Amino acid sequence: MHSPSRKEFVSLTFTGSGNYNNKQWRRQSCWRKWKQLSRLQRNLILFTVALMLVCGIATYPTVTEHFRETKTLFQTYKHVFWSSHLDRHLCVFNRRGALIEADQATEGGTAKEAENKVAVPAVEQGDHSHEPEFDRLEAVRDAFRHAWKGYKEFAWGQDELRPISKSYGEWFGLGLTLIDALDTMWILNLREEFEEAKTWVSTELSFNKNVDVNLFESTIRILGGLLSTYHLTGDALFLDKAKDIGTRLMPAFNTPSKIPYSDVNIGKGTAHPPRWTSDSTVAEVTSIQLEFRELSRLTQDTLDKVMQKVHKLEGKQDGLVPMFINTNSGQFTHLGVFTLGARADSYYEYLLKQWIQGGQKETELLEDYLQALEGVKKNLLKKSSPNSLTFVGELSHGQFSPKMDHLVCFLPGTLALGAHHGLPADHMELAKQLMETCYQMYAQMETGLSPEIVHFNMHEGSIRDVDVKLADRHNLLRPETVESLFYLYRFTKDRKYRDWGWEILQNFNKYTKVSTGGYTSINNVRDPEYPSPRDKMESFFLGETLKYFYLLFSDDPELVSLDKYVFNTEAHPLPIWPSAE
Ligand code: DMJ
Repeated sequence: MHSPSRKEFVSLTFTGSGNYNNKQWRRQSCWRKWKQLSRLQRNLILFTVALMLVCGIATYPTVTEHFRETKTLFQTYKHVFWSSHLDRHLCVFNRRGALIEADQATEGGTAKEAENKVAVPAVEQGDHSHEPEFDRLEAVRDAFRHAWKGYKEFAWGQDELRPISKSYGEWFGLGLTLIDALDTMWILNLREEFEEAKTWVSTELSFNKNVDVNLFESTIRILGGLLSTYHLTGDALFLDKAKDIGTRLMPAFNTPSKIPYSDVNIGKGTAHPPRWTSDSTVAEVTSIQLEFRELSRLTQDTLDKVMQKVHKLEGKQDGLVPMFINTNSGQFTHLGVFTLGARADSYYEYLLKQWIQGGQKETELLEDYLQALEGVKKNLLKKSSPNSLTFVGELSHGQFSPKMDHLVCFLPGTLALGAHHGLPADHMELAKQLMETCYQMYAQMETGLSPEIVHFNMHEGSIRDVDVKLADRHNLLRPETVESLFYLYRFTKDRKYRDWGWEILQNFNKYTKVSTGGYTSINNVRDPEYPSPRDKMESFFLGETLKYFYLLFSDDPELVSLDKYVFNTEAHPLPIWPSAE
């Protein structure tokens, strides 16, 4: 590779005395030569010149466009010249041509992004520029800026961006995406964007609203997001807001059984189960503890009671829990159905993470986690055909189903985290096998993006490992696989995990990026020609997916150290309590 500052020249030397005479002589000599040509030769030359002119005019816009792009690129990466490095940057740049709703007129946005890129703090620039990870980290920041651009322009202060219709969707009316993204901006060192968002939190965000919110979702996204931002920044604004929302959510625990209701009106201070049932899902009631325990010791008692109750409940199978629990009786309902996917997933995740958060003292949590893993191995773990991928299926009244939600892909990361904190080494082996499977759920799809649910083939002689039902072909920009890649890379340093993540990021850019700003979930990961945008950017894309991409590509193990922090299920890092506590 040439050094960036080096320029190459071709040296031309003219001889002769005086420019004028020289030119005159050349003009006369050319005319003489022209006259000496035959008519056929002259016609041929004229025809060729005319043809070149026509071609030149026809390709003029493409050439100028290419020149304009290249120029912007050169301005952006002034330190990068010639060399294959340049080709890589060109590729990143040109992929924007393959956007959904490709609209070259918005390239002005790209130029702005390029400007911002120069503003990245020195620590991320300079002498790291030759490393592939530098490009990848920059690509994640680019992706975040692009998502943020859409949110800012069309959905500022609202819950979720609808990037295709350039509008927004409301769920709780609490600026969900903005709050979910706060600590991501801090970690990605996007200070300008962070400050704008902080101003909104301090001047616009009010929880004094007559609105029903879901206890679980608002805990993991809002309470978790505010608490982690407080811990990362030390700014009391975020702690005050966290206390406010935490207090307003507490009425959910006023139930006969102390198992919380699913919904709370944060303005009125009333809580209730969903309209159609008095059941809450097990994941919901057991995956709010990290946040509330962190918020206050008083709430810890209330929250720990839920875990203690669930610890003793009848209806488990080898440590696996049913998906629903009744808020009146405090008992499991819909017995006999077991999954590590939707409605149960983060119960298992929080057993381990609460044990880590509390300094590895709460042995009941660890026991339940270890027992559940044995239950997974005994009842849910199988191999696919033809490639023997290890997967986690489901059990319904004794009947095994080879169905696996993408949500289950949190498990390799959680297993690896447990092994890092001293649990048996075979947890790490299982983590690696499941990681490969989750990657294959992406790699075996035509877009390179995973569907929401897959079914594995188990019959010998199957042609491929994974089948996808028509209704399951969507991708919601979910984080679980990227999350697990991050843990696996942190603990093993095996570069393949980064390369898999890089592939996935490129495919998000190719199939879900909306040129006018934002990313969209899609309906069909099997159709690269028309993945069919759903017109929604989930808040967890900014809160989780992009954050985990960044941490995966970062070489700094102290950037959210896994010995000091534990991530909640929405990727918000909360401190591990000092051992004295
Ligand atoms: C997020 O809200 C959380 O990760 C939750 O635990 C599961 N669902 C989404 C992401 O897929």
